[in-house]
Amino acid sequence: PQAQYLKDYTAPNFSIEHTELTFDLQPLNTKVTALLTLKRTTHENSALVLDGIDLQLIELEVDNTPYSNYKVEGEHLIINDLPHACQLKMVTKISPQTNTSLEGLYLSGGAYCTQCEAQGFRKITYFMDRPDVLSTYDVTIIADKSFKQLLSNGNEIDSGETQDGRHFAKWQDPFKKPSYLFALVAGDFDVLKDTYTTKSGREIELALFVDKGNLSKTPHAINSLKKAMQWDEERFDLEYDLDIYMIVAVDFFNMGAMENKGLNVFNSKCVLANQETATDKDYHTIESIVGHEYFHNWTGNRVTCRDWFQLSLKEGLTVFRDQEFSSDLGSRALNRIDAVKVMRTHQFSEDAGPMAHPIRPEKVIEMNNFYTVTVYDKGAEVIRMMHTLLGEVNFQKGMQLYFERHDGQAVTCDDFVAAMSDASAIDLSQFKRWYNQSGTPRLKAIQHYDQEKQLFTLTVEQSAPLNQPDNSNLHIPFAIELLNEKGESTALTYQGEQQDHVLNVTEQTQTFTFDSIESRPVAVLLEDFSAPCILNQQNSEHDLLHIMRFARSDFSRWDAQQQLFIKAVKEAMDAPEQAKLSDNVITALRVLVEAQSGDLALIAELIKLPSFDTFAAEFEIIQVDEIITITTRFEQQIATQLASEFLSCYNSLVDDGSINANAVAIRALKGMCLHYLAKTQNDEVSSIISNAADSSNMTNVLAALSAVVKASHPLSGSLLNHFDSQWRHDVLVMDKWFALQAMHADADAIDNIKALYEHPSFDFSNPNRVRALVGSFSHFNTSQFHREDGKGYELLGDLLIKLNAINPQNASRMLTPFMSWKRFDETRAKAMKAQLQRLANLDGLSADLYEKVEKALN
Ligand code: BAL
Ligand code: ZN
Repeated sequence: PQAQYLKDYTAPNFSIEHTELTFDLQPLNTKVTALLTLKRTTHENSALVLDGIDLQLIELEVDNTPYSNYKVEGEHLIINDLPHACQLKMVTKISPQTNTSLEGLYLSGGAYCTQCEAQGFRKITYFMDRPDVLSTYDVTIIADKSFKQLLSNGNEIDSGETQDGRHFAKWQDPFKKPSYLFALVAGDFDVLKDTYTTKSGREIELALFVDKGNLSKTPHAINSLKKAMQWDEERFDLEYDLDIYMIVAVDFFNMGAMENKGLNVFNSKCVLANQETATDKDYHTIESIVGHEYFHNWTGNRVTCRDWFQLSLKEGLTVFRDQEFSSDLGSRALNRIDAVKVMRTHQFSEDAGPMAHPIRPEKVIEMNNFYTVTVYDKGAEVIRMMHTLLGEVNFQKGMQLYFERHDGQAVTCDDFVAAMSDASAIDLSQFKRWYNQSGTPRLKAIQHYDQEKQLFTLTVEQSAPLNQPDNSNLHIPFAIELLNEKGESTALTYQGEQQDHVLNVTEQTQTFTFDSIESRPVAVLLEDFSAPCILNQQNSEHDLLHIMRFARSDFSRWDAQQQLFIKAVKEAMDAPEQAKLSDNVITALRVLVEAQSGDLALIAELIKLPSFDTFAAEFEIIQVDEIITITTRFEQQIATQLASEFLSCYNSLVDDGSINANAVAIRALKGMCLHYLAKTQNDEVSSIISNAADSSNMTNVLAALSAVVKASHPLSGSLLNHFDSQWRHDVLVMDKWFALQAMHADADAIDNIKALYEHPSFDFSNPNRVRALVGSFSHFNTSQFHREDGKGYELLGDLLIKLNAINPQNASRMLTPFMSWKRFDETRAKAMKAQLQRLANLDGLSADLYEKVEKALN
């Protein structure tokens, strides 16, 4: 496979002014007729080079005349000597039914569906399949009448019967778009219809298409859509543009969802929810993804990317927008906690491994490999830092200017930063280095307090990640709060002047001084995770407990709790078998459980131990056994010492079963109580667990099941069996069951998973099933996946070989745990490497896997 480089970008030599597509849908033999209105954009007589994969070319005409001056070379159709302007007609054949890659046009679960981002359109017809070629589209779909709905982008302008007893629909999208935003769906769905009136008074038709029988699971998604439409008007002054907005939910989908213009296609798990089948977390995810795809209509569709290296232009910005949407509608602190968990575990680990790349990568072999936590989540952090530096008002001015300048264009990240900088008159030239650097910057903070002069100084040192160009100091917004002994926030002043709580760190070492500080302050640093950096701070237990109690930012309270546990784990490393939390920590947790005041969902987070990955991130060589031993002992200690508090907390909180924020928070805290209670086995607890598992609310059911599985509680076998018999008819619910099964830490976990491959609900060609079972195993069943005998790795290696042939994109995502093999001890590293080598030697290794395997091994 060939690498592409950002530096090699050249503008297209043709434009495609208009595209007419006709699909004659047949499972193994779909005929695609493409009529392209072409214009040269340069004076040279250069060839037109079109992209195409797995296409059978039947006919080619130029201006209604057969044309033979072309050749097919690998994945390109090269057409010579075309006039300055012409109409190119191509007829190709494709086979949707045998297309298991879920890219291009495929037939799965009884429906035809497309996925074109990033480069799937070339599996449909020959085209300039690049985001800077924007075209209007007319699309005609012809299919058997059993496919009741025939959908594409834009507005439906015609429909009817064909002479041979089939039917057709014709769609027209008035907005120019790149091919990756094209969509087609044909199937027999139930439809939920609704309307939304925009703030300028236009009525938009909303339609949500789902598999038959699923209408009761649609209200949450459609309500989320309406909330997103209103929020984008209020916060960003952006209104929807077409007359209809459609969402289709399908079972077979590689991603969460796709923002095709006017016709979003969603993975059904990101749409379908009711209280019986979906957890509160699912509800939250659905709201956020429905929002995300909707927000793309402006940030992505109206203004798109010039090339795929600029992916973060639309993804980082749209993730930032969906995070703000969730935070404005729900708890800002909890949303921030969730986002930072993703950064500190997945993104920092990607940044420290062989796939490390800047948010704007410079070299790509397979674009599908760059839909990463770096491009998305670190990309969103970069936008968030700009928001911090500019403030909301200037940021919104920047957005307006960005749309004024670039509506209808395909642009670069530089264009976005230029709009932000020009609109605010704030110099972002140093800040722009965030787009070029990979790796996580490290910060060191040195505090000094002079009691006599009442001066507090804070020295911040930044060090660039390895292998970065010289002179690469970043512009880092470093937010702080100083707490006095009573826990009050101290005013930040120097020589009579108020100082901003966001410090501009731009040099390698910088000292900030504050005066009139009456006693040694406790400093809350990198408040709200104001920059995606690793901060080295050696806080005492006392200071961390103080921050946990008093910081004005709930996020920073949680952050101190994380540091507290990390510190405890590190201190226990020499004698893991004796690991014990201090009385002060236990007391702090007791106070939280007993108080039950404030945000209960936050309390649930504050009493939860950080994940294995959070601890792992602290070590150069991950001490698997020690971390598991220590954290297991800590959890057991908390469970035992606070057993009566958990019990009375659980019993005193009343869940009214609704989905309002308070009820969600109550369920979250009760769920954490159950998590600990399951570790203290007695009859009362067993009866509580059985009742919860019997609830009609999936959040409660799953809390009970997850608690018993993680505690290896005797009830787990019978509860899981019951769940299986109750939910076998609903594959999405069964995914929760597969994930629970994968979490069993027993020695027979591997055999159990292999046996589940035969379960009637399991299907290797469905990415949701594979992720639920094997993804959960490799990410969350730490002790069994990282078995020293390598059997956990072998299980994943076997799966990857199988998936390589079925769905390379899914295979490549599932490979991620192997990417950090060098961070494990010799035995484990060797065993993981052996699996990578197995893949490297595989005949027919896909480009997706090749790129990652090659990087991991070199
Ligand atoms: N554009 C791919 C799916 C998403 O990020 O919305
Ligand atoms: Zn997106």
